Amino acid sequence: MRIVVLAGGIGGARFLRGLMSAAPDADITVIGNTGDDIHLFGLKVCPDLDTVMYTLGGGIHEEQGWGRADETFTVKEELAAYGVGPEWFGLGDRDFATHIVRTQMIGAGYPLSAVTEALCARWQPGVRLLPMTDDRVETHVLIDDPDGESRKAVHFQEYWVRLRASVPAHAVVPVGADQAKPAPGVLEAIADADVVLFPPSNPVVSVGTILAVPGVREAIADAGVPVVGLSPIVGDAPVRGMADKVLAAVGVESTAAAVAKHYGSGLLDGWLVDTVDAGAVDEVEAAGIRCRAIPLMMTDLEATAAMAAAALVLAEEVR
Ligand code: GDP
Ligand code: FO1
Ligand code: CA
Repeated sequence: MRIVVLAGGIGGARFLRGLMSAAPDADITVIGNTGDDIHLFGLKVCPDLDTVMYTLGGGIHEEQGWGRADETFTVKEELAAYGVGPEWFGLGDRDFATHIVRTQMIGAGYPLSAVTEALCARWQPGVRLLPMTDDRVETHVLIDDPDGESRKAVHFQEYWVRLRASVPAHAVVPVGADQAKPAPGVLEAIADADVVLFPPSNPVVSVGTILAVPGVREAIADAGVPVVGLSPIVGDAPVRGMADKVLAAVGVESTAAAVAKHYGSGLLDGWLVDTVDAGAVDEVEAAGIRCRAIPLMMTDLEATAAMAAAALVLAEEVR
């Protein structure tokens, strides 16, 4: 079975572990969000691609969910001693090597998709990991300018990591997405898929950004295969992160039903909500999306594999 998964960082990566356990023989292509990418110290950092690669490759900092295990921060400290920041973004020494290799290869003319393949040759994630695009896309968030009446756009990482999403987001803009082309293999993987899954990833800044690349949404709709998602909202709140803040920016309530309706029945055939949100099933089904309530907390591999298995069962029900 060929499965395509549209993934952000932590939620996407942890779900993929469960999926690989539930469907060990499946051929899995991951289309990764690159809207979180940021250039720091002259280096290109791709947090969501790296989170997937390190998680599936066994190099992730398990508790944190991003960055490398056994990390040290000597380079960051030395840069700070020169007064070179930003100090608010924690790039570790081991992680730096990834960004150096990536930036060097891009400088030599390789597209991000080829660089990602080269990095994965080391990590062997067991899936085909494709960036959504080889073109530069950077998600920016519109916030109130603290110095006056006006508003200003900040990079998504500044909104999340520096400001901890503590101020309202008025708009979320995937800068460059409208001009971006899907990376080589993306549209082909979707067209050849037997099922498309949306893991419990951020519906705005992860899955939403991937869908904003022209051609991706259309390819999924045209593939004519089951599209099944899992809610990242449990009990009317994100399990972690700032999904509530960025959902508010696009006028969507932080409920499992509202997120399903935001994707819409034109895109989504099936939706899994947590058992605490079982009351949302009728509302989702009334919107033309088949819905089931099951435990959706990725507490361990067994629980996560059960979620992935349920998504595949729902896909067969709607096929
Ligand atoms: P990020 O790029 O690291 O923010 O990761 P993703 O975009 O892939 O996923 C973030 C989303 O995953 C957040 O909205 C969380 O609410 C959701 N999430 C994280 N852990 C869980 C979990 O155990 N269960 C569910 N249902 N959602 C989760
Ligand atoms: N998240 C943080 O909350 N603080 C950090 O200092 C931080 C550094 C960082 C470095 C490399 C990397 O790949 C990811 C990193 N993240 C950090 C996570 C990153 O901000 C993710 O994009 C967010 O968790 C949301 O997607
Ligand atoms: Ca992300």
